[in-house]
Amino acid sequence: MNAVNAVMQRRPYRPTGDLFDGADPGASEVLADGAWVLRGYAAAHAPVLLAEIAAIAAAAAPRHLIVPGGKRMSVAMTNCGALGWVSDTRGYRYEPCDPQSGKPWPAMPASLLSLAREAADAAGYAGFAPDASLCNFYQPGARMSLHRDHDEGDLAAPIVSISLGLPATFLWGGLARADRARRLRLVHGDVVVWGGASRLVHHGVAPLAEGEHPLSGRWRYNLTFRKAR
Ligand code: MD3
Ligand code: FE
Repeated sequence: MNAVNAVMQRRPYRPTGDLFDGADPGASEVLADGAWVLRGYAAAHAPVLLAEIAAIAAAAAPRHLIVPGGKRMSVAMTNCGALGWVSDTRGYRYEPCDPQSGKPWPAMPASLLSLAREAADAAGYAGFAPDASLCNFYQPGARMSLHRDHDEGDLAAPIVSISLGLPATFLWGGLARADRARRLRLVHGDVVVWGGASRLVHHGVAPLAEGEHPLSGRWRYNLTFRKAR
């Protein structure tokens, strides 16, 4: 049994309110049917993860994608893995190559893949085999409006997200876009696993507050692991 399973067996469920402050590293919470937050799960791996993120950014520069409506996203994005999520005026899709360079996206580092697999496993999604990782780069003021991730070919697989650097307020709505969003604080090292009944919920990120993180400076990084095909 790994450490996270042990934590979850000792403390399998904690009732959730409308606000979580991330002050309880090592705890796990059920957010909703199929959704888990593993507080601080990635924190011990942060130096390795940050080095991997820097290498990914060096191979495929983070860029502000244009959404089909024509606006430029405030979050800069890049990808690693066999497939990468891209957006332009023609729409959203997964591509095997970086349209900016024409080269394949950088491979998914083994350290990232194993962490994502282990987190999925801990949340009850055994055998998660992501083929895509979207890497989001936030600076103060950057935000992500409410959306659903439904461009993936395998919606039975969960999405695993790892947050590093500056904290963010995650907006977590319902299955209907009009459902009132709850607010969830995501801090450095938090990992969230979204699957099952929560796989298609609307979600977003409030504008990032000004701040300085000891390991990342003025950046927040969020990596999401997906089964795109
Ligand atoms: C809930 N990223 O890249 S991660 C995204 O913090 C995205 O950068 C946010 O939403 C970020 O698409 C949120 C948490 C997350 C990721 C995927 C989900 C929550 C999700 C898929 C379904 C439901
Ligand atoms: Fe999303």
